[in-house]
Amino acid sequence: ESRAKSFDFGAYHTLDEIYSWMDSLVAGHPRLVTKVPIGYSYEKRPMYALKFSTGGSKRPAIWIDAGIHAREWVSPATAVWTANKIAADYGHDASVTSLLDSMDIYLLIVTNPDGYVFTHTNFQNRMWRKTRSVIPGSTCRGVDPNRNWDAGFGGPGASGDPCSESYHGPRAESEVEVRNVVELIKSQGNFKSFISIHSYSQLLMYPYGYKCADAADSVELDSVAQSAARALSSVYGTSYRVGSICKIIYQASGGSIDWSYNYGIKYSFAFELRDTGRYGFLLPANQIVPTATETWQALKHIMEYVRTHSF
Ligand code: PAY
Ligand code: ZN
Repeated sequence: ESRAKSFDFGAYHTLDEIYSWMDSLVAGHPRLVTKVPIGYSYEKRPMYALKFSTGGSKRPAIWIDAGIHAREWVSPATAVWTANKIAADYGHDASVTSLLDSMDIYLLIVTNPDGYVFTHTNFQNRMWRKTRSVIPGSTCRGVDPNRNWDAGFGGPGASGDPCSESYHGPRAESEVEVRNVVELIKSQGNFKSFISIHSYSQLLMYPYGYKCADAADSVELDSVAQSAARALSSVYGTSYRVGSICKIIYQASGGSIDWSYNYGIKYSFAFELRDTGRYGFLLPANQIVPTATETWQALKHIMEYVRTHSF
């Protein structure tokens, strides 16, 4: 309780601080929020998804992950703020309340804990992106965890060089962090939406990344994303571009939302949060709360749409 009160949402935090804060959130909302252990990272750090649920068993659910890339600090910071917002709004905000009366939300704040910790060790490591796994036969470490999913694995927009920032890894799901998420998604079995939060570039994207051909649902996904981006912009005027990963950023294979979409989770989206490059990954902390506040409008729009189209 005292920890929850003193936690600064407008600051970047270490993994330990985020994990203690998660405990205080659960303690403050024991009937709504639980911590679901989903496994351990390569360096044996525990990974926890926050589960927001008002009951039932394996209800239709929304997945949100943040921090898959270590240096994208505003992503886990936004996820922390979002977790707090969901808990605070349940029972007060009509949209969150009706969502959680029929669906669950799973939120993984730090998908790449080893990388995140590494970026906090010293300033030379601040721009680390990948996992920290040791690659046999290479002096370079780490796999790009957003090239490691089993969707177009090893195709264009991923590298086979272990020293590359976009190294896809020795095989699909070689990274335990990716495997942990895949196993949770498969065992829960009822996800209707999968949302990955990155930074930076101000984009709201949908599949595909591994190919530029349209996804079967691209017209619907585009209209949901356009409306979500308008909701986001309505807060501070921040402008987002919307489109498929391949068409609006670059071809990238082995990405998470291509995997979730091909797995059957239609409402698969990826955010690239602020900014457009002035500060890039080093977004000043005073932009965390504004970023989270505007992003929340987009997330709520997507979640409401999913709720009204999933039953
Ligand atoms: O978000 O899945 C996505 C699209 C592809 C991202 C990727 O994995 O390469 C885009 C980059 C990211 O967030 O990792 C964009 C940033 C600015 C980068 O590192 O280039
Ligand atoms: Zn990223």
